[in-house]
Amino acid sequence: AREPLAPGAALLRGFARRHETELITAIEAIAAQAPFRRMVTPGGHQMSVAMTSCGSFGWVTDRSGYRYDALDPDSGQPWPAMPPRFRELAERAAGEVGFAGFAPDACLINRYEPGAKMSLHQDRDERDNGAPIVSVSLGLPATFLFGGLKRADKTQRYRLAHGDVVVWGGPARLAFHGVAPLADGEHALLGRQRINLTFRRAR
Ligand code: MD5
Ligand code: FE
Repeated sequence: AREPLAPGAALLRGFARRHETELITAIEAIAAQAPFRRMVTPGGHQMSVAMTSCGSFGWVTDRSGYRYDALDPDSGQPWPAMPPRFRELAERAAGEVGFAGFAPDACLINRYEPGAKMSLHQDRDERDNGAPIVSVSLGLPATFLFGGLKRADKTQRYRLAHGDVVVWGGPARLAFHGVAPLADGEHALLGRQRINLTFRRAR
């Protein structure tokens, strides 16, 4: 079922559920090559969310800024390849919502442990904001905050659970958004964590 959240944004509840074991196995293989790490923002704060990436580009932050980089700064090596089945899932989800031909070249993988959060922000580091961002949630449920085009706009809250996919495009692409501190719990497959994949067209 497809639930519209806002113009350009739709929630596909459980869309990734039947791929859960394949997704988790692939994430473990990616993290073995490019481990999750808590990066530092340009302001000098260490993020509570641990991140890694796969695909041609990975999203990174350090004291010098945010950027997409073809190399993992921790290893100096290219990021692990994006599994074709990941790309297909993202392309299929985007297509369901009217974004045919989505071809992501970056997949940022966020790991939230209890208490980890993501403050309100916009995703503005991608070259073409005409492409959507496809988000896949796994593990513990989270409260997602969805705002407007201005930081001060009121936010709506959505619960994102294991297997949920959200396509953020059109006018929602540049909306402010964040994730509330993760509540503790135990997920049958992932234990005490939430993992979120975001598929992006970086370049
Ligand atoms: C997460 N990640 O749950 C979220 C899912 C990030 C991030 O925010 O930057 O890694 S992606 C949600 C998203 C992307 C683009 C636009 C909008 C939401 N939006 O308009 O709300 O870890
Ligand atoms: Fe974001």
